[in-house]
Amino acid sequence: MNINWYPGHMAKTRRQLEEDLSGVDAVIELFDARAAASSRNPDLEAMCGGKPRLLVLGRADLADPAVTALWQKVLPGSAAVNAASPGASKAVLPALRKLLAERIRRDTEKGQAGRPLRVIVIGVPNTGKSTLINTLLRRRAAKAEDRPGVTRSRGWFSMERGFLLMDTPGMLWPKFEDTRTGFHLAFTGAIRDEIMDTETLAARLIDTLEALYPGALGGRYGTAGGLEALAERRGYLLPGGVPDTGRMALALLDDFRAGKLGRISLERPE
Ligand SMILES: Nc1nc2c(ncn2[C@@H]2O[C@H](COP(=O)(O)OP(=O)(O)OP(=O)(O)O)[C@@H](O)[C@H]2O)c(=O)[nH]1
Ligand SMILES: [Mg+2]
Repeated sequence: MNINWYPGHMAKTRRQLEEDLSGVDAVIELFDARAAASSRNPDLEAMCGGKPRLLVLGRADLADPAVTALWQKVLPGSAAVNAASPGASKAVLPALRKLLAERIRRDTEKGQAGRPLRVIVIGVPNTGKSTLINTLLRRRAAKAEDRPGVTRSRGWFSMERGFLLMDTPGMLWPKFEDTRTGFHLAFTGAIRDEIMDTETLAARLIDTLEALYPGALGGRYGTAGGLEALAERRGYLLPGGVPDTGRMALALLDDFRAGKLGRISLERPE
């Protein structure tokens, strides 16, 4: 995939993140349960150093529950959530307290019980970082929208119960290990559609679904096959009766992202 998908502002985002990471007590790394390998920035591991880190598989409501369970097995202590639902707090807050138990104990010893605990939320674009923060705060404090690149600069949010949360812009890394990573990031909405040809993307999604969840396309559209067949079946036709594959490609990507093709996970632990 020879595309320029690493936006110019990412280098700045990275520098800022490095600086911010040094000043926090813990890290929440949020990634997408449907692509739980590809949606993790490989640079973050080293950047987080030894900071206590909670791994959170977001969009678990859209992922295949059996596959999410496999991921949680290889990532002990991780949480799987729908970041937009209040249930996310119930999974994340106790896990955070557990992660910070040692820190809380030391603060208490030093007579600093109740000192705010600084937690940074990091991850690739559009994984639900701002949404998770809003759920934890129980108010719409951080701007969240259904496209990558919404949060442009980092910011602190004060939460009752002793936490300070930092929202950060999504961070990508300069080179994919393989094209699969790029496609899966695009399917799940972490990189902007405009940087790739939509029909190429949708055609690849069709191949991926046919291999992993045969029946998913048929279940939604009443037929399998390529973009043309799907467009015909849906009645997406251009003048002269030509299948409107461009419109179908957009509809397919939207349907996948909204979970309308079923609960689907593109990646399993190796
Ligand atoms: N179904 C579902 N939707 C989610 C979940 N988490 C986030 N979303 C939706 O995903 C979209 C992106 O959420 P944001 O919170 O803006 O994502 P972000 O990580 O802050 O994105 P950037 O700031 O662009 O990096 C929003 O439309 C959310 O409602 C989830 O767990 N399940
Ligand atoms: Mg955001």
